Amino acid sequence: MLSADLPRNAGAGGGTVAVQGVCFDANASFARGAAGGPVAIRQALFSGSANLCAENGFDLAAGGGVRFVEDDLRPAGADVMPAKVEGRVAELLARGVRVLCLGGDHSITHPILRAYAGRYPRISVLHLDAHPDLYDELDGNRFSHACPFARIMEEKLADRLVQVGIRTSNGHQREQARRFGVEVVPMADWHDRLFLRFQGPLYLSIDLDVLDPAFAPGVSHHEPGGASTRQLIGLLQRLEADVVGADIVECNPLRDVGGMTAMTGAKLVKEVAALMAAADDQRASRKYQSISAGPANT
Ligand SMILES: [Mn+2]
Repeated sequence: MLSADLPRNAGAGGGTVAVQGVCFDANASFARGAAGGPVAIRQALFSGSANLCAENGFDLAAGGGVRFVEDDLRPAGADVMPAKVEGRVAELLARGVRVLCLGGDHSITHPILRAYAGRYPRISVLHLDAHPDLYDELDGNRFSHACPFARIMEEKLADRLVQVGIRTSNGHQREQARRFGVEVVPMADWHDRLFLRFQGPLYLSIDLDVLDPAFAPGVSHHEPGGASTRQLIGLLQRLEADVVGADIVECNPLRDVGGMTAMTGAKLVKEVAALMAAADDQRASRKYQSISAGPANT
C-alpha cells in the first residue's frame, strides 16, 4: 500500500520525485547486506549532520519536490521480487511522478526498467558502475545482480545503454557489450571534462562501487581504481538530459566504515533528486552557469 501523499499528476519538464526503498539482496553473488542500504541511506540523509540541499540549491526540505514513499519494498525472495518491484514502480509512474529507487542489489534495475518501458517506450540508460553487469548468467542465475543489463538489452527495454566507470570487463562481457551495442566509457577514459548529453528521457542507474573503495567502502565488491565522489558529482552536474528515473544501488551497511558510504548515498540522493526535479528552465540556467564559469582566457 502506498501511504505517501503523492500527486495524481505532475507536469512535464521535471516534477515530483518519489523515493522508493527496495530492501533486497537475494540476487547478490558474493556478499549479502545490500538489503540494508535504503534504511542506512535515509538515516544518513535525515541524521541532522547536513542540510537537505543539493549543491545547486535545490532543497529536499522545501516540500513538493521530493517525497519518500513510507513503505519500503521487502520482497520475500528472488522469485517474487521482479513482480513486486515492477508493480510498485508502475503504480508510482501512473501517478505522474519520477521514481528514485534505493537498493538493494543491482538486480532490481531490470524490473524497474520493465515498468519504465511501459511508460517510456524509447528511453536511454546511463549506467555508472565498476562492473558491466552484462553476464548471460552467473553461478546459474540469469537474474543475478551481475546480469540485469543483459536482460534489459535482450528485452529491448532501453533504446541506448551507456556505461561509465567500467573497470572489470572480461572477454564474455566485452562480447555481450558488442552484441547489445553498448557504448562504454571505461574508468581509464574518465576525465573531468566528460560531458554526456542525451536526447529524450533518461534513466540513471548508479552502483556505488563506481566509486573507489576509498570513498565508498560499504559495497559488496571492492574494486580499486574507481572515481572520486567529486568526479561522480561533477559528471552528474554536467549531464544534459531529462532524468525521468534513477536508482542508487549496492550500498551494503555491513561492509561500511563509519557510515561514510551511506552518507555518500545520501549526498547522491540530493544531487540526483535535484536533476530529476529540475524543470527545463532550471536546466537551462545550470547550463548557462557552467558555460559562464569556464576558463576566461581560452
Ligand atoms: Mn558494481
